[in-house]
Amino acid sequence: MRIPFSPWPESAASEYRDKGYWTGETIHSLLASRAKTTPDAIAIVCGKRRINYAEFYSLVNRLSIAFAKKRLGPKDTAVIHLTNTFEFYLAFFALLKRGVTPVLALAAHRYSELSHYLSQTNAKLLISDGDIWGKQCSEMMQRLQAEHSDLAQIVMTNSLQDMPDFVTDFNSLTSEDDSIHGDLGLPNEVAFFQLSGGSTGTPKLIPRTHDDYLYSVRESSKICQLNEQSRYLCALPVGHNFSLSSPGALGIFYAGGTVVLAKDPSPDTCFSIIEAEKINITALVPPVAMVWMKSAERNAKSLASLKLLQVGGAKFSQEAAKKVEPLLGCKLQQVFGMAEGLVNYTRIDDSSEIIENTQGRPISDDDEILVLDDNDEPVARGEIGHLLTRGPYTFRGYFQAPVTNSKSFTADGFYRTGDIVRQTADGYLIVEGRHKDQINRGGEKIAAEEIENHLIAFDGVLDVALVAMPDELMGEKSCAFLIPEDVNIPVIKLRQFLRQRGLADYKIPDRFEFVPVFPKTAVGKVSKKQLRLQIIDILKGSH
Ligand code: J2J
Repeated sequence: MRIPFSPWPESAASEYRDKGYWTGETIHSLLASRAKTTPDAIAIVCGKRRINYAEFYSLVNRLSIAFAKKRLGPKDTAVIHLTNTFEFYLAFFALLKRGVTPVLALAAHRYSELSHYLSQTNAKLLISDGDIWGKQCSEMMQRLQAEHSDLAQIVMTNSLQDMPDFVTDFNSLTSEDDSIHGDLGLPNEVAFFQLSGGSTGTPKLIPRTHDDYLYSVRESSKICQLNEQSRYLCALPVGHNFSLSSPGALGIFYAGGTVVLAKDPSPDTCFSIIEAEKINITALVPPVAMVWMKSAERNAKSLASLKLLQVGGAKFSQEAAKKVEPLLGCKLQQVFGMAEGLVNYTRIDDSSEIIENTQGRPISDDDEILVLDDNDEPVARGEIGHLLTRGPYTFRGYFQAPVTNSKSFTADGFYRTGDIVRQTADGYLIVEGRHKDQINRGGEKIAAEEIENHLIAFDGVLDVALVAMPDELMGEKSCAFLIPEDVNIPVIKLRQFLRQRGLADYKIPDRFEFVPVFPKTAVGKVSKKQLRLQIIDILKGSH
């Protein structure tokens, strides 16, 4: 094993192979075959840049050779930290081809998150974007490099002047000769690390193999009926599991379509791209879908080409779901997925009843679904319970996290998703809530414990509990309840403190409440349920 991971038991693995789910191909092989079959078709549009499949593959090869020259290879890891630009896909495929395992950080991540990923994986390379860091760039790169002894190289897009000498400009790496085509990826090994939304103190990494991920990509591409005419707008973060694989950019590349990148998902940015590029499919999180519906009343014409809008990442209300077709003039597909594996889709030909009221059904006949009560006993069909799953593309363990793994899996390998669901008679899932200690801020996941650990380090904070509070647009926002030592602490100081610790912006609590004590459960734990009710009351009172 190049990168240690929890493999599927051999009986399951051979079944998945026998059934043709795991084909023994690598993720990057889909690009190699497209470069042969449709070399001239446009694969990526990024601003003014249009890259066809032949050029795409050639750039990937060049970059992979540049990585080889930097002495990167199997067993090595790298962190990709890029915005929605074509370089993300080049870096991703080139590392895979070289057998190097990337961690797909989000562009919103900062020092705190990157430090975790770098130290958890002993990464030798960081690929980042100078525009993310602005003036701080050089200082931040020096700091990250000084603190991580394995981090020998940093590659930058949009790099500014005066970078330290271990920083290389991305563009200089794609000018290699591409005549050598070494391929070091192995189908049954870890291809890359996806990020967990998490509920623990430190962000957890999800090892995904070529075999398992490629299966989910191929099937997703079929479920969404993608073909060479598919034109996908990637407006969510490029590395997120939804926009990468459900069916996302990889599904589009598999089908030979075109991925068009948007730098952000706002109607201002996206509507003109949809019109100019004749986009026919895109994916959004619920709050953005709501904003699009508001804007569409004035801009209906620019969306004429759009056929399918996928919405997922957080619960999309039934009322909002009903409005998609009338307001945006396209079909809705609900997607309920997770970076750990299991992805559910409503199918394109499903009745509007199913599309509006459910979050879809699993990709595979071999996705095993359990809905259990608090004692791990199955509930009756249609009743609410904890969702557990196991299957051909659901992982078997977080990277180097034995304690979390012992809690997150049953003895027979079912993953406890932390979601509360109901399953309909015909196998569709309806998300009813969440058991895990996480805030879902309009699709962006915040692990309560991670933020609590940061806040407890503030001088004068005795205890802290982070909970979700309802928000009309975002669905949920985060509220930090604090017990101060004596006097209330200025909120601006708390926010500043979290920023200084290098936390991604979306994780900074939207609201702070100071209380003398926390409500407790019968067993004496902090009752987050009571705190959630408390903040609902406060919000009602302030209206
Ligand atoms: C309610 N909750 C949802 C939905 C995800 C496709 C789509 C989304 C993700 C994703 C993904 C939800 N309704 N429609 O990886 O491939 C919540 C659940 C779930 C968690 C996973 C994909 N869709 N959720 O959102 O790893 O709580 O993946 O367990 O970021 O988001 O989050 P994440």
